Amino acid sequence: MQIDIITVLPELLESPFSHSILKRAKQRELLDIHVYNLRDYTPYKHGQVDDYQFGGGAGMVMMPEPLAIAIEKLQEKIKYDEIIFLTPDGETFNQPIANQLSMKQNLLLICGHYKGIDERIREHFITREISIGDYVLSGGELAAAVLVDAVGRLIPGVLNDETSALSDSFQDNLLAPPVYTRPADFRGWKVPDILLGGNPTLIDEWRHEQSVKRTQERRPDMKAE
Ligand code: 6GU
Repeated sequence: MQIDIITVLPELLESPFSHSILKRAKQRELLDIHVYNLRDYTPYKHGQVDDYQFGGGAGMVMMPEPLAIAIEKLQEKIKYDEIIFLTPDGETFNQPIANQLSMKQNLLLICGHYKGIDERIREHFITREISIGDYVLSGGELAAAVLVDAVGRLIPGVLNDETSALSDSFQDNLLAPPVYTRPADFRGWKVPDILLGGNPTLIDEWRHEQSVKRTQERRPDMKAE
């Protein structure tokens, strides 16, 4: 999968994809991420990419030309399956959306700043608008990093048995069960006997029960069966 990102703050996106699972995905050539600086595409002086909003009001708006030029330049090389604008008024990101996006070949992510981007870009270029939750970030970069992490780890071949996504919270509409490692007795706090008993059927049953209990307690909105 190729993920291209257009941003005014490329520095913010240097580190998040260089560690752990996403680093491995890149090394295995399952994921290729390119970050583009919007200022490199502006026709205006001094790298200007934003301006006052028509009609007045506080806050700058990202101008249409730099974005259109950048998007069209990238489209000369690649046909994108989705051009995604990260914005607090988008649909709320969740595991089903991550699963969907992990099956695409090429994604283009647009990070917004200031009061947002000119509406005409949203109308004519953007195919999907995504928010990562009901709170406001200073820009779309951290949201893009969240999306790339959640999607990248689901690309077939990125995770192995040990890091499998199948047992993740949300993957089956349930939260994950509690987990334990050595020592079996830590300060007198014991690991549940069933996990030490070696009966896979009983262990699976116990984990499922715990998942259902945890989901009902913490996330009644998820309606665990
Ligand atoms: Cl995608 N962008 C910004 N600026 N704030 C957010 C967000 C995105 N998602 C939640 N809050």
